[in-house]
Amino acid sequence: MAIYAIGDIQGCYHSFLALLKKIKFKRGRDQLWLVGDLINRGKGSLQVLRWCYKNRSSVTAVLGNHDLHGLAIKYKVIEPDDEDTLSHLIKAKDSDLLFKWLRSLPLAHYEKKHLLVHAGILPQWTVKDVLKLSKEISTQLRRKKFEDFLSSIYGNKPNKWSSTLNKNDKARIVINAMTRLRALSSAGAIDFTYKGELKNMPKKLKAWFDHPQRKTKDNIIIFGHWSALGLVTRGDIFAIDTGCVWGRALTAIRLDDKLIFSVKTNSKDI
Ligand SMILES: [Mn+2]
Repeated sequence: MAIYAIGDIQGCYHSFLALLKKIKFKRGRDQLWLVGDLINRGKGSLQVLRWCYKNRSSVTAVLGNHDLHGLAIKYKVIEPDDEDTLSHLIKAKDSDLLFKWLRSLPLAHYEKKHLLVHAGILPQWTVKDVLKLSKEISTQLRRKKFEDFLSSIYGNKPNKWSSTLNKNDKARIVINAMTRLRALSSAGAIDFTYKGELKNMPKKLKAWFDHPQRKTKDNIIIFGHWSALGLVTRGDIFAIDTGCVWGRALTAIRLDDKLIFSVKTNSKDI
């Protein structure tokens, strides 16, 4: 049995299948950890979600910003953007079932010292905090009437953590951090604008994982979302969004030995 963490698939179904072939994935033996952004921008969101649902006993996945965006479109909380490629999925006969499964996913998963999250973790949070916050959001998302909650998560404020935030503000910053975070300002505020490479980042910003007081330092955090970062493998973090939907590659890491597997984007996906 092996666990493989896989980067942002974003509807790149053929690339995903090629990667499964490369790692010699076997249902019942292997487990997949997906960093989120399963859907959108690529052409095969429906096929990716169908595969994940069918193989859900082998899949541990966390929610990404595109997954939440898809949910918001599906349940008419927002209108689709021009770049969205979700109409096929939303119109499918099994769409309700697939989105119900997507809605049941947490923001974070922790097992064997490995923390799986789509984008990042704020420095003030311990693993215990992360799991508690993730659970609070899941409780809201799994409610029968969750549309109001979904519409309340939009916005970039507050951008700084405090333990005294009201319920809506707290949910918003938790979701923004775990699904959109890349850089923090020197004052510890989330920067929502910088998406480029680490080497070109303005001096006043710091990648969230390089914050000197980060309380999750002694764990291994696996995340995606920041495609311009490329593959980063170090003792405490594994950044595995290698930009499949941007025509680059889809990457997996085997947790036991940290071996990397990668396939080039299949041109049919984008
Ligand atoms: Mn993302």
